[in-house]
Amino acid sequence: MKTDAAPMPTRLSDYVPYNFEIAEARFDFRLDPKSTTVRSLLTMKRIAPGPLELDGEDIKLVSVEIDGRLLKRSEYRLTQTQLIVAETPDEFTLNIETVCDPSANTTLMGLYVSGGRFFTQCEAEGFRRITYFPDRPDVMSVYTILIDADKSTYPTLLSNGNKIDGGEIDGGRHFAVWHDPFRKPCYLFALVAGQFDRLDDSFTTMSGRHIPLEIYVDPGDAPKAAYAMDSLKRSMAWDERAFGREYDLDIFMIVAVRDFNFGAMENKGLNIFNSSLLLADAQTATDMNFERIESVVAHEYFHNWTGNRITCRDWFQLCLKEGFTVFRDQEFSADQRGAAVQRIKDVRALRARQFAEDNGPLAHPVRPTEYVKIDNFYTATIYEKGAELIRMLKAWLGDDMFRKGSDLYFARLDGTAATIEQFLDCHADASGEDMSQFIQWYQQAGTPRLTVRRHQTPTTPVISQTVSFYQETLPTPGQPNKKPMLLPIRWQAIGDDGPLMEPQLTVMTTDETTISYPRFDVPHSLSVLQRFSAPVILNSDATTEDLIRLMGQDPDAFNRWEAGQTLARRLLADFAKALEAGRMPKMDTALRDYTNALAVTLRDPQFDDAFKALVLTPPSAMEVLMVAAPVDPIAVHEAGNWLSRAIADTLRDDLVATYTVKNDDGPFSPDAKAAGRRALKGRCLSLLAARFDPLAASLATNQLDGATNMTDEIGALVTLSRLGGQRVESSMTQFFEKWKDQPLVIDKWYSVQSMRHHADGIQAIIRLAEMPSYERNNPNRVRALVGGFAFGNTKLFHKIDGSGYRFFADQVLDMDTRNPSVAARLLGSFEIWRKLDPTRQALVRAELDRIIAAKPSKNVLEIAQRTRA
Ligand code: LYS
Repeated sequence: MKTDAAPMPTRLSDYVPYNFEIAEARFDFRLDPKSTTVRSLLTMKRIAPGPLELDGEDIKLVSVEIDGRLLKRSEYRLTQTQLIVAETPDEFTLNIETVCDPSANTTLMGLYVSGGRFFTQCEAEGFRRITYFPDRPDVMSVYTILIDADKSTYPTLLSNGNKIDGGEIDGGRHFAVWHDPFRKPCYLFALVAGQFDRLDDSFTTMSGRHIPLEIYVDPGDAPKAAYAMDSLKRSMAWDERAFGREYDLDIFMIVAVRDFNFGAMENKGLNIFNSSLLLADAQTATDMNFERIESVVAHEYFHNWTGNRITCRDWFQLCLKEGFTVFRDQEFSADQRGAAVQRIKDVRALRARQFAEDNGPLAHPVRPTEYVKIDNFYTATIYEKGAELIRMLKAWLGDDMFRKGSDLYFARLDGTAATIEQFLDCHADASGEDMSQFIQWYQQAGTPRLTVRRHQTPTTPVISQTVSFYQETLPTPGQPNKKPMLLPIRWQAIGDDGPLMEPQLTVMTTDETTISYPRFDVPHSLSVLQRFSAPVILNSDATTEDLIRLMGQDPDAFNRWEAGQTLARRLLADFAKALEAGRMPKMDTALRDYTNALAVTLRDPQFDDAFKALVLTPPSAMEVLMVAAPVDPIAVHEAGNWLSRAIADTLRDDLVATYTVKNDDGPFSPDAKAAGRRALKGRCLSLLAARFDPLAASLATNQLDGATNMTDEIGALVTLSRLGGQRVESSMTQFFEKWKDQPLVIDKWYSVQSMRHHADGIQAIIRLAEMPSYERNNPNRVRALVGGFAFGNTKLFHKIDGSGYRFFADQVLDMDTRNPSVAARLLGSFEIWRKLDPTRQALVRAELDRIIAAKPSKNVLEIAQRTRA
């Protein structure tokens, strides 16, 4: 697409190394909310000819000195984004003084103020908002940071590494000096200053080093950091065990902040977390919050090796650190909470977010080849699909070879800024395998479709039979022709009494392959892609009978769950099509067999509660949208209600009985077992609500009144809001009053409100956005209301009069004036527009055009144009 406004992309093929080395970097910060002065002292050494180019944005340059000599204005050039010095010696010291205004920084990139404290966020390109510097990950230096600030307002002064000095200075100020002995790029720099409470603990590493652990939180919040601390210690131990990685600095710190663009950030030795991913207790956090905290604490900690010790040569290699680190955190969670349940949750999320992305206008390879704003590429593809690639690598090479390759990677590339090729070379060298096909996974966008065909057994007696696999990847933007991928396919034949053979691993490398296996004289079905061994869309020829057999007999828990999901997806797509055409869904035998099979699972004591809860959860609307497109999204939503109702009608007595047993709470524990029990109980309640069971309202009311933890409390509130009726408004108000001093709980209130099908439609949502408690600058609050609305309120967001889309576009544009990266991320929810019916497609297209015409930020423009194309 060509418009005059199309911003210039950065291309992987244009990569050139930086022409200077900066061995040492010293930065002095004189903190003041309105006018902070930053002085840098950089040891520069030329390694290639050319001018000295430094990045800078929204900062005021005071002076530039080379070897102590102040440069005249004619000796350097200043653009909107760069400071350029044409002539420099080959070796020199560079001194720069700049001033910035952290209190006015609503982008939350660079140095900013939140709740009267100073924080930084530099990944990907925030450091240039602090001072002029080569803001790219391949320029690595040893940092020393001096922070000078008013002592009473900012008693705590933190930066990366170890504290080497500190003390009082005149005028009620004090200072601290931090030194980080490990070379790092500037995106890993962090600074924090303010008043905090601290939670202390420690960890002894495998070589016996004693590491103090400190978590800094708002005054009064320290007890809420206990779970994060516990997760941190478990992560540190796990990384030693699973990957042989030991912590390296003398101290490890985490800080919580309420205003934050993302989840968390792995700054060396000083992680900074969105408070929603750090603070939890029974009363204010749900089980899902606890689970996320555990995984994100692990993720950021694991980055110390995969990200910090070995970083990325350029931002195209982002998946090198993120894909690998997500894989590591998923493996950690699987270890802590159970492999099957973890795998199911990860695949659900992958399908809802990454498959949607990979099959829409924003599809891009795990390693993209160009971008306008790198902030727009912190995507499900780079993170979640990136993790799937590592998992496939491990499945293909085997556990031991994979570990050997990882060990080699850590040994060979430590201290460098690396590429995907270098990573794969380590695995090639360790295993002797050729990576030339596997690397396609990093270069080719789109989700491969894998078709499975079993061949009829001929009438003449045979000793073997065959199955064929076919793969195909559909074109994606900019990539019309696709090559075959390397697919590790784990499969097994299953009969009515269980498996008939050992699980097989077929490594498919061509468009199609046919495999023979022994002939069995009993009916059997094929369980294909066990543990979801490759991130593909499976198109199997399994009949309802096959799927029911797998639901009952597959030894692979993931595929047992998956068989039910496949059946449910088929039913939901049929239901949605019927409803769209104005017909009642058919309640046929497939549905009856499916609900009966669910009942068998629910009653079977060999399965744990968390697994049962997942089996009782039908596929997300996004999955149905993908198979039934183009389709009316409200019909998809209604189809979900029909299916839940049908399940609840069949299982009604089991649901009531299970609810009653599981409701018997002991003292609260956030562990996986207790969380699984609450999840199953919640699932039973919401299924009962789906059939408007007379019991549902009273169970929910009692649960709300008697709740001793947030999982039960919010679960009851959501159930009541689905049931509707008088009780809802008063419950919502009471909840707000009860929690109005707890911003993280009020965020939940906003998201429940944002997803309600309010009788007066969009007006109710507009009123929420006008409440004084709606903090338009705070990403968590905006995501709760606007994100919750776009992703979770099918009826109002997709209302056929276009009012939902219009409100949403208005909110994106409004947020864009303050915080472009959060605005652009929200806009991602339009990525599914081509899957909608033609009327709605036209409505969304009009909103995209309106956004583009409004001359938004580069971030929003890039997403709008790519989505629109
Ligand atoms: N690297 C961070 C993480 O742990 C996210 C930073 C996002 C920057 N745009 O995933």
